[in-house]
Parts: sequence; C-alpha cells; structure tokens
Amino acid sequence: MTTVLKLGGSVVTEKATPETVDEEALQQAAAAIAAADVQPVIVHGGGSFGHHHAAAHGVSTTEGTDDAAAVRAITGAMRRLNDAVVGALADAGVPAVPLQPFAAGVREANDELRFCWEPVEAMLESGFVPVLCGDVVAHRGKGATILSGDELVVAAARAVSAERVGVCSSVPGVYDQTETVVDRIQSLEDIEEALGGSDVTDVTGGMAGKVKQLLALEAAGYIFDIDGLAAFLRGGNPGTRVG
Ligand code: IP8
Repeated sequence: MTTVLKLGGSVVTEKATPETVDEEALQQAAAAIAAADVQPVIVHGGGSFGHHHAAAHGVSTTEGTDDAAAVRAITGAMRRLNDAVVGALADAGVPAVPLQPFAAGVREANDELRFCWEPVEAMLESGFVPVLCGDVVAHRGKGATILSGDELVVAAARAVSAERVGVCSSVPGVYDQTETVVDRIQSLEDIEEALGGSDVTDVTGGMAGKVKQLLALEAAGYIFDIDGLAAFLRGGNPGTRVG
C-alpha cells in the first residue's frame, strides 16, 4: 500500500522568521515516520523558506519570472529546507533521499504540470523514501512559476496510485463554522456545509482548495496536525477524513 504524506511548511518551519526550521516539530515528525511500518512518498511545503523568496521576487503559481537569480534564490532556499527535512529523517533512521522538483517537472503553456515520476517509482522499488518539496518549475512562456507542495501531493498520489494521502498541517483537521473539527467530508456539499459558501470559491489555496483536490482522488485523504501524524501512519483516522 502506497502512502503519500505532505508535511506542511507551517509545520516544519517557523513561518514568521525567514529560513528557520521548527526543529522540535521536524524531529517529532521524523520520529513518527521512523516508527511507522510504511514507506511513504513525502512532500513538504515551503514555509519560511520558499514563500519568503517567492514573495520577494513577485513569483507565484501564476506569476512567472525570467530572472535566473530569482529562480536560484527560491529553489536554493527549498534545497536548504529539503536538506534539513531529509537530514532529520535520516537521523531518525528513515532511508530518506532528496528529489528537487525543479529538475523533474515542467509546466506547459496551458498550465498543465508534466512531471517525471520514474525516479520516484524506482526509489520506492529500491526501498528509499523520496522526499520532494514545493519548488519553482520552468513554465513555458512564463519563465518559472511556483509548484506548490499541495499540487505535487495530488500529482504524486495519482502517479503512484496511493491508497492513503495525509496532509499534516497546522490545524487538527477541517474546522466547521463553530471551530469543531469535521470527522468526514465526502462531497462538495459537505465542504460547503463545513466551510460556508464564500470559502468554497477558493479553489487554488486555503483549506477549501486542499479539500477539493483530495476529494478528486481515488485515495482516502486525511487532514490532521502533527499530533495526528503517528495515528495516520499506523492506518488510523486522525483529523478529517476526505473521501
Ligand atoms: O508551501 C510552496 O509550496 P507550499 C513552495 O506547499 C514555494 O505552497 C517555493 C514557495
């Protein structure tokens, strides 16, 4: 059974301070992954590494740059965070290996992402735990744009036919309008009920976007916080189940 796990940037970094790892949270995550009997594909977000440089250079998922220095700054920051995540996993005993998406993906002029998943498949066959991250990607006609960890998680889940997809975020699940974690979301109507009508139009970012993308997958999706990670990896149902 293949599992894809997203470690949110707000979980593994201190979001307010540029390029600062949240060592305690990262070690907690690494220990939970090391203790689990799964070989996940891991994707982590940008947190105070990628987003800081992306904002400084005005680059987003839609706004591109043809400034090579901007691309180096963003992908360089993500490499430093990826090194920290892979390093913490390795210290905990996980056979983690890095995979930087800038070298493996391209966004076509119609915004479609094409990604070479063969290295990930081969890494899994060899017993490695591939660790990808949000990054920049070359975007035909736009220079380079941001590839978010969320988009990568969904693409990875499809590519490796994942049965379980976990999104470890800074909140314990999807909150309803009374700030209670919703147990399960199975339809777009459920999202609307939980999050309220206006949030549902947010399809590219935020919680509604994450939920919609998970809902479109065959895999069972879960949204939980760091305290739910061990339970997710044991096959449990922490936070909100999506699908
Ligand atoms: O934190 C963004 O990934 P996310 C990555 O998953 C960069 O949105 C480079 C900002």
